[in-house]
Amino acid sequence: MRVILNSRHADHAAPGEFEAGAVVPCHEAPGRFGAIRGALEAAGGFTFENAAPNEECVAAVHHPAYVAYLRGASAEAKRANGGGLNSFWPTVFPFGPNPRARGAHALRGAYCFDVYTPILPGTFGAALGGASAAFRAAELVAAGTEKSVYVLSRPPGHHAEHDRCGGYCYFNNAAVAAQHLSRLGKVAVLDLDVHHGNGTQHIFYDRADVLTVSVHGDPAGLYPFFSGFADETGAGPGLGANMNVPLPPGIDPNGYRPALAHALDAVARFRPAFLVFAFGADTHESDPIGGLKLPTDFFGEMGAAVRGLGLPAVIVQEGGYNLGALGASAVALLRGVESR
Ligand code: SP5
Ligand code: ZN
Repeated sequence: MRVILNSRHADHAAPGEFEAGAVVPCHEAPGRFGAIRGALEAAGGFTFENAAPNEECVAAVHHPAYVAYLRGASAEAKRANGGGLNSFWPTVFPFGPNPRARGAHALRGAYCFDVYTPILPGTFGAALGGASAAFRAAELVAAGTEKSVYVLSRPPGHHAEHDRCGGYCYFNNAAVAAQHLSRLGKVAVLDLDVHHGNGTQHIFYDRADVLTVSVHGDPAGLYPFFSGFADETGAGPGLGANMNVPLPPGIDPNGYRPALAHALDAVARFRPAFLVFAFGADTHESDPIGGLKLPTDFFGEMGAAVRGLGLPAVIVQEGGYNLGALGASAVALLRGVESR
């Protein structure tokens, strides 16, 4: 299988994140990339290529002012080196009716919805590299050159909305791929990260030609908390083209299988021409933040089930934070996708 990767990913490395009232090392770290790449190389049968930066593909799904903000804030972080920390964090978020954003501090809150998504000197370039890799994969699948292409992307993307970063995500890589494929036919986005793909839902919420389906831990108890409930079904022309399948915490393959079957059935009934599969290995039993109980070999079953749709697919890496399980999970998944 062809793998498109982002050689600039390590330019983004958050110095930490908030957990239980303290600052701990950020789970979304550059080592994730090497863990996956190393496992794919050791497993064999994968070819790797980098993608050229492509700003147009980002502009197709994100607000131009947001893209300009991320570029400018990354450049400013490079200049400022504030107190040696060298990263910008939102401190205040918009409140009340008609919020006005004037100046750097307001913009940091206006273009971000949480405290997991700082801006560093290399953030813009790294995020652009990830989105460009997803676009390149979509080009290959759109051309029929490849049936399935895997995008080894970080930072991840599925939490990034039209004009806000959040959840370690800046540009929505899966949405970039889906937007390109939607020029040729209907697209289904299937998101199997343990967290709700709120950004992808947001970007396509009112569109009838892109179905978004997300299976994830119940947001009543898991990030992103404010979305991912079953009653979010789309709006306007997109009514009925969004589906959320929230799961109780701690479920194992026996609990996950029916939810996955339900999601796959919705994708099949939509009769898409293409699939974008946002894959998170943070459903693994050993993940430090996911809370589900899926063993490594279940990812092979998951991949084979997705392959059963028979759709040309772009597979985009989202979360997964146990470096000891991440590579084996990705290998099992992709072997499952390739099975017949
Ligand atoms: C792409 C992706 O998977 N983003 C996830 C963002 C989750 N951010 C919240 C992390 C909270 C970590 N604290 C959990 C403590 C459990 N011991
Ligand atoms: Zn996740």
